[in-house]
Amino acid sequence: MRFAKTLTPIAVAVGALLAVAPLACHADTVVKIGFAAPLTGPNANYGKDLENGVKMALDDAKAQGIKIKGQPVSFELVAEDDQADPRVGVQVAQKLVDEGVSVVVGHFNSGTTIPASDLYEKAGLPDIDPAATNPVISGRGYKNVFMVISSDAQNAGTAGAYAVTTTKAKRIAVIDDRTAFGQGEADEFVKAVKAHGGDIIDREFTTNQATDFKTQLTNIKSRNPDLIFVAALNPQAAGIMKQMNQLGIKAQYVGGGGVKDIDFIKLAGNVSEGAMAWEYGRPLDSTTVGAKFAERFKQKFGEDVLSYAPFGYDAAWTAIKAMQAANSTKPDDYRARLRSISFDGITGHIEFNGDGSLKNGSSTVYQVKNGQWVTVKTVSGL
Ligand code: ABU
Repeated sequence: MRFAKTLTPIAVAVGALLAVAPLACHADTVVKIGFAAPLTGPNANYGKDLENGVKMALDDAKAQGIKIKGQPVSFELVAEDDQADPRVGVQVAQKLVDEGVSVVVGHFNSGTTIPASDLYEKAGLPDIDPAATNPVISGRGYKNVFMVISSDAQNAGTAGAYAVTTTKAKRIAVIDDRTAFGQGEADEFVKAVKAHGGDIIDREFTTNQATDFKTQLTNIKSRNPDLIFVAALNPQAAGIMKQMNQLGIKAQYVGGGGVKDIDFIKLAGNVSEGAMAWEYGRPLDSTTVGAKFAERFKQKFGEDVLSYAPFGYDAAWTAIKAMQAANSTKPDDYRARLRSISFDGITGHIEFNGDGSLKNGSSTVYQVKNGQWVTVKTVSGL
């Protein structure tokens, strides 16, 4: 009674309003979706494209009015810039864990994904990998790591087999950027070439900061190659293409993942004509859902898909669908649903092997013709 006497009429009115507020409006449950990729630096275009794919998935999920435990859910993106640097990758991974996100979609680079996923595994936080492809990622027996993209054992392995059996290259050289990605895919390519009876006449390496590749290319040229496999991302992959031309090297250029996009053509210029590259999955324009995705993406962001946005989209939906199936956003509740996930995404069918790698992945080889990447062949069931 004494307490009530001290309340002003306004305070009483506010109190009454607050008391009925929960009945009057149902605030969405906010679910934090972590994301990490390079958003600055030389790999930023890949990361921003991927982030836009995730944003589109979260906006679509909101538009569908997804409910968990009967409550409407609002998915909030918590994006971190790992700068494509393994040390920063671990720092932002810790930040995402501390922030209490329900899942992480990331990272882009194998070099950041491998150490960051050690941390996610320890924290019991599922990580859906939309882009990083070193086979180690799914090769450690982790319970929280899932790949919606084929690995380089599949992509570069297919490239190696194709170089020997279809291109019928006799003198194959390889150059990689010594990152976890570049070295990993070069290793897988070499393994497959040898397994198919092919010959590696030279193997050179550079770094992911380098701009001058003349020493390595001069060594390769002296061995008279007919095909050069380049295991690096656009800044180096395009530079190598240009300098091959400057040195008069006529060998067939074959890139691995991360090369089949407009940035490579812009960076390499006219000399990109004839270049080939192996990219994960099927061509976006080969299916109705893919073509529709590309159209909606352009409308929403005012630019074309660069490369990995559809994988970001599928990765985010993988997590959302597992949460829906478990009727919970808690990793301990929905992790098992990730293991049994099965749906048709934009990039293809999403289902995981026991180690978290993508079941029945595919890879496509493209070639630059008249200044555009055109599809040569898709290999499925990898
Ligand atoms: N897989 C394409 C490039 C990203 C990475 O694995 O490092």
